[in-house]
Amino acid sequence: MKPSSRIDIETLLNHSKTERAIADINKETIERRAFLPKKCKVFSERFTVLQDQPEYRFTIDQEAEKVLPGIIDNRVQKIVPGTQADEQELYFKKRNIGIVFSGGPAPGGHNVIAGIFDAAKTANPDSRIYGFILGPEGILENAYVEITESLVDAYRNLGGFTMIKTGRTKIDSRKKMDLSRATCKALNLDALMIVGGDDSNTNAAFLAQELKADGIQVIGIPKTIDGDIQVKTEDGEVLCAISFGFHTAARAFAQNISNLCTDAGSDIKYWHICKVMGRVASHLALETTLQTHANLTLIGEDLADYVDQDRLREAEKRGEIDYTAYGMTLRHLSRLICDTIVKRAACGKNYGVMIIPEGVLEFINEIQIFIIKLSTIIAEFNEVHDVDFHASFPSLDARLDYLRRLARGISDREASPMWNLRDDELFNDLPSFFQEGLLVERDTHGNFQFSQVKTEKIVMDMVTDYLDILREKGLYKVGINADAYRTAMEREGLDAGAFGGAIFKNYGSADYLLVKETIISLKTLTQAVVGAGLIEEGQALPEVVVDIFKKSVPKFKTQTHFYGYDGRGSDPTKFDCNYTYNLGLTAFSLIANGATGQMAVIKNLEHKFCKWEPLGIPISSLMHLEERKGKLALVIEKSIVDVNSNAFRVVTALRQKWMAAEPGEDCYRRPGPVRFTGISEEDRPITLMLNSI
Ligand code: FBP
Repeated sequence: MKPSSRIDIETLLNHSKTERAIADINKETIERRAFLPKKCKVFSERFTVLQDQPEYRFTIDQEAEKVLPGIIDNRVQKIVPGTQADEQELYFKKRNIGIVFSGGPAPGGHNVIAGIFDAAKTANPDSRIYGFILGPEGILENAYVEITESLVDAYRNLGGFTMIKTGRTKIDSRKKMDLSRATCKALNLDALMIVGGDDSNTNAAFLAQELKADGIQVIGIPKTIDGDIQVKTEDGEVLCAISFGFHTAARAFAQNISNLCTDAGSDIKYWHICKVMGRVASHLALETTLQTHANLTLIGEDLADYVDQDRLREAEKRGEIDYTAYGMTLRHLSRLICDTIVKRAACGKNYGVMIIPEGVLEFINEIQIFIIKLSTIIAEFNEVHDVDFHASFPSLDARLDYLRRLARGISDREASPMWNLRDDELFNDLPSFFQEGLLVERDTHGNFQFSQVKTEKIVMDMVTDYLDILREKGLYKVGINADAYRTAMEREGLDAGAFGGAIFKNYGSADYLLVKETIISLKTLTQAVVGAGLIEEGQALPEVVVDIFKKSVPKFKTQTHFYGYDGRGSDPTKFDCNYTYNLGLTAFSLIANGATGQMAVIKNLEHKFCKWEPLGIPISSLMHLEERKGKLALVIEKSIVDVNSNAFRVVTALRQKWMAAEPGEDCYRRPGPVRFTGISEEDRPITLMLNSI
């Protein structure tokens, strides 16, 4: 195009087609905002009340009884239609409600706000809803925004926590409790809703206890893509099958991973190593593998249960018990991964897709011990000294030096039974990027930040090293398609049978031919062919034979991917849109009926929508003592993958099939994109559906 015929930029930008095409708000967003989530039947009633459900029982922790006396007697409460006129007054009263997001974003958070906003304004249009800005920090600093209809409408069914942002501040000191009380009073709050994970709901319970005397109610909402807030009664009845955001994140990861499966199977040259979020529990990895049928998926909880039977048997022969055979080591894990890679390569598939959960190292004995020890050392240091460990030792060298001094017990003050010379020696054997990762700053709750560690690099470096050894031993080879081999040889007028017998260990008996283990170079190949009398000493190998040999020598090429923040920021699935809106409605019913210290949940998520049942669950009954920052603390117990669950058993039963280490097609599944309309098998998490069978 001649420059003179070009449309000028102003006209181009103002052109209606340009404006439509690049507008900030597109049709998808407009449709999403207009989508009306379904409401559980009880929420169509004019008002609701709470009904105690004493049949749902929990084992109560003694420490919780001691420190949470004001909320420890709470019962599970079902939201039921209200009928009595005298109950109406409380329900329809004008209230001020504060809401805060806490921890990592999870798709659906805006609908929790939409749910509480709609319910509160319907009950009393004079009620006011405030959103604290940047998470719990906003409560401490009294930084808030009043939530209005137009604000809610702008974010309905949209992902992220962008409306009021989030943060990881913990309200864990007297001063912070007092500041929180002051903010609640300044805003004249009747209730505070905390949308968060296990640690934030723990916080909600302590705040509920603290603010009870002030008449301020505190309600928790189970949020986290990790899916590790699940609630079962002591009889095993599921009251909350999953936290919100899990379904969307898993679907978003699955779509990307499925695309990689398609690419891997087309280009057949890469192993795609996909790390997926989930700080500790492997729920997201489990769901993603069910959705995609990736060739290999590690499930942390499975590795923790691992018993090396071979090692046990060998020790038994010596009349000993090998305790190191229980649990997985990094070395052994890398061997298991190599096994899959080698088996697939043997049938011509030197490519594949592997899913590694972010928190897998938590389940590797040797690493878990380091994590616990180092967390304790850092917490002790921070408590004893005025300055923070990471500020005092800003470089890795300085941190290692401190550990070395601890191990040697240079001064009494620093001597710690936590770190001995053996620990120091083992730690120094680790690559420096991994040492750095293990020494990373803990989060505000004292949790190890797995997202900051290059887990996949640690595992894959060991895998690559071991594959090199296997390659040298002639045990890692790419299988050659027998028909292709014969065609190529015949085209060159060579005797496929004679050469086949000399070169391959399984010629004539397999669809994919494996070069003999002794042939690991052109030199050893020549020796084998000369030895079989197919060429003379000093004569060059036929070119086609060289080509075939080269094809059998595997290159191990990887591409690594991290799926986490992207899925956390995805727009919610229809499941999460409906789930979170109803959580907001449930929270309002709990507030409007005077509850405090309860977590809003929806029972029967694993079933059809018509069976969903809104409940309030006493947070105090979910708590137990756990090691945090080197000390025992009362927290909500995380739910990890149950290796006896249906979902896990299905994955185990189909592992070999999905590994597809045999000639023929892979079994990849295409879950498709995150949707909020239409019907599909992915209407709810597959894990939930399987576990409900
Ligand atoms: P929450 O438990 O707060 O919901 O966060 C979960 C998570 O997304 C984990 O999967 C991940 O390990 C972590 O947050 C990442 O934290 P950060 O956002 O601080 O990097």
